[in-house]
Amino acid sequence: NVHAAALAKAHRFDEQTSAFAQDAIEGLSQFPKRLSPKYFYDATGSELFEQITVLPEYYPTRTELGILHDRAGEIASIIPGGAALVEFGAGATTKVRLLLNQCALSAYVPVDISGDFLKAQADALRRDFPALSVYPVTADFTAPFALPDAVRQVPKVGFFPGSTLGNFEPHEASAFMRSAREILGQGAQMVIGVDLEKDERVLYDAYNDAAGVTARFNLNVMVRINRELGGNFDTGAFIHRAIYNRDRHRIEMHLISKKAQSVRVLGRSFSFRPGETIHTESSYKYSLDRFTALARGSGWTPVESWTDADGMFSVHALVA
Ligand code: AVJ
Repeated sequence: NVHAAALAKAHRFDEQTSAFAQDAIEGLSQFPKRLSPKYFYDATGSELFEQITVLPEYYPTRTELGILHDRAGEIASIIPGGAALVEFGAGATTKVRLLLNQCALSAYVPVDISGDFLKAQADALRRDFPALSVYPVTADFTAPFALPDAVRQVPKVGFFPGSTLGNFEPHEASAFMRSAREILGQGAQMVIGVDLEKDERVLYDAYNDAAGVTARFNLNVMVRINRELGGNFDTGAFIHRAIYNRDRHRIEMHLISKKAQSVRVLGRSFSFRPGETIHTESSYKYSLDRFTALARGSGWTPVESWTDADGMFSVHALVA
């Protein structure tokens, strides 16, 4: 996208903002319009997501924490002593702390695009686990990155909780699993949290919460475009809607235009018909079989799967 690149240069955008500009302009130029969910997570978006995780309707976080808590001993028993835990897309450290309490890990390598947050979390962990070496890596974990030299010789365990995998299209999910296997190396293990298909009503409510936090989280991507890319979205002129697409096994989040309007972003104009949507997120839901097939197809062997009593969420151990 030459136009966006030239604009990014003219605006002296940093690398991350340039990528955002490019993706936003490209996505808003398509039909249906779309924006990547990875742009939800500015400071406000990350805070709103933390609020989502404790909503009564949003079952994934507390269910996964329950599984990790109840099964920490079993998970620990398949992780070799002295291993380095590599977390893809590290946010809050609540989940990894459950494993650190049970496993004799030598190192923790949180990998995230947001460097500042990463460093603050790393400092807190070093304080609480003085024997643990923490090597934060600032990188987009969906692209290949190098592990720190210090963990080259120790066994590696990947950690990818939260069903973040669900944000990937099926082909991207396979590509990610393959790339993680490449990065972690032969013999590595992986502990991954995957949200499961379930009653449509439960899914609907989890993404259309009564308090409207998910709506604010979704609309915040427009606020971010306004601030970082000089956009003029009127967030009051769009509504949040999440729907379950049963054929494709995914929740879709949309921002729907209440009226005919046009919006300017980086000097370009994008017009909306009444009811026209921007597709902002897909959150894929798996069956245990569809996930293990995906894992097998991308170079991993499933070792064990754990779910909660209601079969809402799953945690899988894999070996490369
Ligand atoms: C962080 C991608 C797992 O899909 O449930 C929460 C993001 N979106 N509510 C999810 C999200 C709306 C979340 N993931």
